[in-house]
Amino acid sequence: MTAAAVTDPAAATEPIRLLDADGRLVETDANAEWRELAAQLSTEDRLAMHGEMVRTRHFDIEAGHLQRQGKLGLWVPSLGQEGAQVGAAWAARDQDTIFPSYREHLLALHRGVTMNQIIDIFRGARHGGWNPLETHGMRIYSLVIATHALHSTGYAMGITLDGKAGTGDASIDEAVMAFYGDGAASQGDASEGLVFAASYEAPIVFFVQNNKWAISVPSTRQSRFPLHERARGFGVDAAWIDGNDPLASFAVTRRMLDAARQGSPGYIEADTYRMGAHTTSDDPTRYRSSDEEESWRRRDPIARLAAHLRERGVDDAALAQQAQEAADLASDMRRTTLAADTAASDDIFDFVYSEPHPLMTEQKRALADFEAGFGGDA
Ligand SMILES: Cc1ncc(C[n+]2csc(CCOP(=O)(O)OP(=O)(O)O)c2C)c(N)n1
Repeated sequence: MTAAAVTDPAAATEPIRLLDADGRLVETDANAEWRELAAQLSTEDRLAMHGEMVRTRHFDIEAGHLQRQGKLGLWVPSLGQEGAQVGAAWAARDQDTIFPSYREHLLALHRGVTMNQIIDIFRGARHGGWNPLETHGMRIYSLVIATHALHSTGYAMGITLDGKAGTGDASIDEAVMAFYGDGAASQGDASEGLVFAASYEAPIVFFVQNNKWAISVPSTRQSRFPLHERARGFGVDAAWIDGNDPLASFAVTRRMLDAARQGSPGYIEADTYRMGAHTTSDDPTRYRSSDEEESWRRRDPIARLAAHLRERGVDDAALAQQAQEAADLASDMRRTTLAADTAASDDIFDFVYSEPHPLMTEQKRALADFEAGFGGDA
């Protein structure tokens, strides 16, 4: 499969789309129900969504710089995927729980995770673990791909067992979203999650960002058949959306989540593109063409929503102000990162159990003895 085939426009059908690449409304009979759902979003909401995308983009670029300057071990950019993420973030209700992979920065920030909490993972400064009460249901990043397809499904099954879903009231019924990529979809865990979600009618939506590449492997090689079609084979309702269209992402995710909270799990394949490298350890010029990258740059979700906002009467000053605020926040993140301490190497033992535990006390002492063996320089 050549790289060019990934962007082959000769797809059999189109994904659900409400905004075209130029930010113009797409009005067809087929998307009428999605347009109706998206109409819930006021111009102010759409402007706020744009602001979150711009904030995430600035944060992302600054984090990449920090990695290049040796301050982070690794950085995982989300450039190009902000449109899929912002729609999903706004579609989720406050009571919902989100299980991310490792590039769901917009979702994390939307839920109140701080930039520095995300940075600390990639700085190796914390041993992991976010308190979901503090992070409003946003779970910690998972770097082992698709493992959280199982964690999230199990959590969703637990919601049903606890009677916290299926009452018919979407304002209180809980649901779960799991985010993973086209490559992770090949993992057994992803399939097992689908089997259990379908069998137990778990309140979960699997949100798959098909960004066309699993490191250097094109999604067309790992999935000879569209991923959303695969989900249907498991008995899970599925939709295919233009993932660079925030309005389509919002409308479809909102409906799928509300169906999930009544016991009908869902699967969304968001057609998007990883505009940057896989991580800062990757050189995408080794496996994909600049023509392909350029064709997706023209579909940048931020430019698309900005054009739509201008059509709705938002002036350039408002957009420029968002960019300035985002740049300031990214600069603050940079300053606090450069000034930050590193957590004590033994704090991992404090977060295993909520109460003191003799085994943890023993392991903590063993680590202290080991480090003392270096003469205090460890
Ligand atoms: C279980 C497991 N196998 C392999 C890897 C190495 N790995 C990290 S990211 C990645 C590709 C993931 O691609 P995809 O799921 O499409 O997500 P993307 O990175 O494109 O967002 C692989 C193979 C891993 N982290 N975990």
